[in-house]
Amino acid sequence: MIRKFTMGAPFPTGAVTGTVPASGWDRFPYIYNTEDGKFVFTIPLEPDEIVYGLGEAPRGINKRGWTYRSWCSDDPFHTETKTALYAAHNFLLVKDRGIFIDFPGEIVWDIGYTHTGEAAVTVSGTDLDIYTIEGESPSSIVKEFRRLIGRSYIPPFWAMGCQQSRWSYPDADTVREVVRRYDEAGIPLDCVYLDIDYMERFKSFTVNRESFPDLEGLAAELKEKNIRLIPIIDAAIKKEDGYDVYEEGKEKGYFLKKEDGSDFEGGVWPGITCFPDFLRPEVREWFGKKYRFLTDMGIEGFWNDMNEPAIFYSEEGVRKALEEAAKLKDENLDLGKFFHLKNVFASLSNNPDDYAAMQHQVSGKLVSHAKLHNLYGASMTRAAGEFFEKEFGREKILLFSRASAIGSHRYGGIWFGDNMSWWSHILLCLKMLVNVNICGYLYCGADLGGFNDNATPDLVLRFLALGVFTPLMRNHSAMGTRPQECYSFENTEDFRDVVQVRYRLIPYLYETMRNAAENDTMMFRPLSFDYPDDPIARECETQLMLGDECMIAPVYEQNVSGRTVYLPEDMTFVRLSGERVLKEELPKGLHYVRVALNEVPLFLKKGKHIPLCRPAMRTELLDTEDTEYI
Ligand code: MIG
Repeated sequence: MIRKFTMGAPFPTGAVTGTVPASGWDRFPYIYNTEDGKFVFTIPLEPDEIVYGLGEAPRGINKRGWTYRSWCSDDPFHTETKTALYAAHNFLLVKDRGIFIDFPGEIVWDIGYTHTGEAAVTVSGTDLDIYTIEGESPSSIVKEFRRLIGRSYIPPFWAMGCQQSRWSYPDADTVREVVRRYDEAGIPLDCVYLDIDYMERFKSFTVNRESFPDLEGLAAELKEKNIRLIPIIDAAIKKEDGYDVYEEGKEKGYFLKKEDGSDFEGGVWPGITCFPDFLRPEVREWFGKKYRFLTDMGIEGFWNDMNEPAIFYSEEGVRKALEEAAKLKDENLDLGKFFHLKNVFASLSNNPDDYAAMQHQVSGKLVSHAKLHNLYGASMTRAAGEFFEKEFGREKILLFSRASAIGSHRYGGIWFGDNMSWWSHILLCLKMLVNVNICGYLYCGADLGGFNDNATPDLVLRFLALGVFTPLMRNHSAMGTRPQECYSFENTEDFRDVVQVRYRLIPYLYETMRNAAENDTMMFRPLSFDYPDDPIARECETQLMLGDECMIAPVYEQNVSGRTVYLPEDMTFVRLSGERVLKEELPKGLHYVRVALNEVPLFLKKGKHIPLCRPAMRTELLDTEDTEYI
């Protein structure tokens, strides 16, 4: 049962594809008010109530006991103290009801933080649509919600392969070397990524012809080997005379403005840049077509970055900061002044004043970006996704994005941004899988091995053993960190064993993801969805149900030879490693299971079987018909 409540004149976000007639506010199930131009409502929480949702966000599967913020944020420190990551997924599931707030600006979700017994939601405006969905079970509510927002994006089959990335592989020979070393180590691989350095001075839709003199040739040469090259696209466009994308955008008035009507300029990788107004259909169409520059070269996949949008600084911000500094020039700095000054400079990036200054054009009127912020990255994904679908048809082009908002799940996947090579981030990824599935994102994953900081071989292996199950299985790391490609460590056979398991599972995983898209269901579920009356399963934050057959429980700590796992029913414990399959029947209850570094643990429900094919070096080389059931 879906109800829609409309207040004021909501901005058409495009999140919802279905139509629902509006209900009167007398039927709204919560107490609400609209003071100070905000819409605030409270949801009573029973003591043992679990709250799901909010998609890509910090902390647990159960969102209770913290405050979250819908505000797409470029923040590479995914610690427990954070309130927001790169996405704004405004769906909450409490008790027998789902609540979706279709609103493009900031929302604060105090989920039992201020008052344990209540969730207080503050929407930063009063023009909004709220949908409430009542149902018998969490799964049925999610299904109805997903039907409302439309079918999830599915990538081409080869995007299920193992993918290798690094910021950056600087030139064509390094890319060839990555493929060669994977092949030599016998580790399967399908994609190699190009980070910002393939571009000419970080300009989207250009190629640095010194380091990649023949990108089309390289793409073709790799395609011969069934390897795809996946370049990054950054949202902001360098301000530079003679750069066609900039000149066209400027001439057509397609960039975000300032209140005085001039183009807003901000500093990002290329230096001073302008920001396409992706919220306008004509700008999306224009920008989408720009990808042709690369698809014409044989490129079949992209990752969209910096689209929160991330802004390192604006000249206005720097000017103000320098003024602050000048004021203190001849003064003795006391501690207060010192920290003030430090803060002035530290807060230059992604500054609210800049977001407020940027103006979108909505039906000929200027509207501050601050009010529409959360649609920016999602609209960039939509620009690309709509073009790909029109030009190549569905499921032909791989596309995923850093920033997102519900609605963009129809056009592309997401990755979870700049995590760390930290053990705790294995679990952070696991927890997010559930909540992003609820919000429509199926093709997703974290930077395996961790993006920032130095990785160790055991961390990368344990991370991969979770990544074996995530639709996007990509190893990616930051500049300056220890190399973490699967061939970088002494024990390459262990890496081969783990990655081969992925290839054996691909037919099953692709099918499971596709079913989830077609039936509006979740690929990964919390145990509580399947075993609502089991008190231990209900609270489990370190294991997930996968499809209708499996449970997964990765090892997530260093220097341990296994982990404790809870079986909500009798299951078969399966250890997969290369072509080896070891099985053990385990009764319902708590167990300590041992898992070697080269093994992938999996639990099969009673009477359920899944197909495994023979491993191959590429997805194209898999014989998906030749499967054995375990
Ligand atoms: O400011 O392109 O999340 O995956 O390697 C950093 C360089 C910009 C952030 C992305 C990361 C990518 C990096 N980018």
